[in-house]
Amino acid sequence: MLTPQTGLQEIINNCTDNDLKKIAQKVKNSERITEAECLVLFEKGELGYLGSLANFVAQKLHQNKVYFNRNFHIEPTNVCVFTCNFCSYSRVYKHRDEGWELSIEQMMDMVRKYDGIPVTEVHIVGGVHPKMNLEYFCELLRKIKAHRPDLHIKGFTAVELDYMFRKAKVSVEEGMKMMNEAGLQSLPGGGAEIFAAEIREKICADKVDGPGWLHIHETAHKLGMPTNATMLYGHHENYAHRVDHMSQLRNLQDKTKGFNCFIPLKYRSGDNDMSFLGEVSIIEDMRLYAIARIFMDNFKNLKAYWPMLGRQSAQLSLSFGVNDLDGTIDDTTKIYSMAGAEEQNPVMSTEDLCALILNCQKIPVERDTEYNEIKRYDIMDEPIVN
Ligand code: V47
Ligand code: SF4
Repeated sequence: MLTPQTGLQEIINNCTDNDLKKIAQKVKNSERITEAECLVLFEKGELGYLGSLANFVAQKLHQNKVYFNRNFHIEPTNVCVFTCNFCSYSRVYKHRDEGWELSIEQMMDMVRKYDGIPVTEVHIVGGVHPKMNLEYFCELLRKIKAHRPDLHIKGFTAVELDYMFRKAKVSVEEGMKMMNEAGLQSLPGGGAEIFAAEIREKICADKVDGPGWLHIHETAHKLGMPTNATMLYGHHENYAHRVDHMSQLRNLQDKTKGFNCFIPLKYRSGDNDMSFLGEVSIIEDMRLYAIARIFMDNFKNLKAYWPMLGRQSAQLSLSFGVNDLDGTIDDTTKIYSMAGAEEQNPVMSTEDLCALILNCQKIPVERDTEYNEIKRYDIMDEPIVN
């Protein structure tokens, strides 16, 4: 069998394009590639070439392991003060009767539904409701922690936090400390979209800007809270915008080492104000995953979010640098099903997720939020408790 090492040497030997040959050599030597080289990969890298390089990197970091966690989602509301043009999920305040607004008790009922079930994380993300404020969410966090202290709470995008903190007239640092003391342990990666101002202007003009998003994540890192990072791709942005976005994340990671993972999010075109753009092809998806794996050398984990991407593309991504498939999500997330993702009802049991990974000749490993390994599922020799 061709190992990733010999496969890469073959590519170096046979590559007729000098730029691509030089990049492959750098990857083999574990040297960082530059922004200009990353752009070359977007412009000239063919799928097989990119897959070989990305596989080499992923194998070195994780061998054949693919991580997942057992989590569930709470989406407190889809009422939102912002008007991102790609969003199929939100409702403006005056049409809030078409959406949902969960009370603290309703959210606690969702938490209690998992009593006795070995989930390790709750993921809380929603719209930005003008009446759900810092105090409201601190109370929710305290109640969750009082009920289930061992459940890791990952919640609130920088967009939600920015609004909450400004409304409460506290600094990012003060607000983050309050949330942390109430029980918030890490942040999801949403709201990053594309940092470049000219693209944000077209897709999400009214919410926190790129520097604001990065500042919130840097503050969380300084307080010892890890975070995730996302990039929404496949709309108005060009390759240079993607490189710039990933480069800004890579720079912050050099500084803080606080990011757990990078999650490219494919723009889904169902039922929103940018539907006319359509969607990029699966080839572009796989090329992007591979390039992210090659360029983001200080991000240990690259996640494909299967409810958004669909199960088959998520499986394919495991051969293009991805080493994490997020979680055994319950049917509580609507962000993607409302945007036309294949997964109308994104539920996958641990057994399903392991089978999906094993079918790709990879090893399923359950992890916690911070990527500590909980259990390997090499061979499905015992029934899995969900
Ligand atoms: O910021 C919204 C994206 C994000 C669409 O950290 C869309 O583990 C594609 O934060 N097409 C929120 N994407 C989701 C989020 C998240 C998701 C999964 C894992 C993690 C994590 C975080 O959803 C938004 C936006 O980029 N989004 N609408 C759409 N039509
Ligand atoms: Fe609101 Fe988030 Fe939708 Fe933007 S993406 S409109 S911030 S719910």
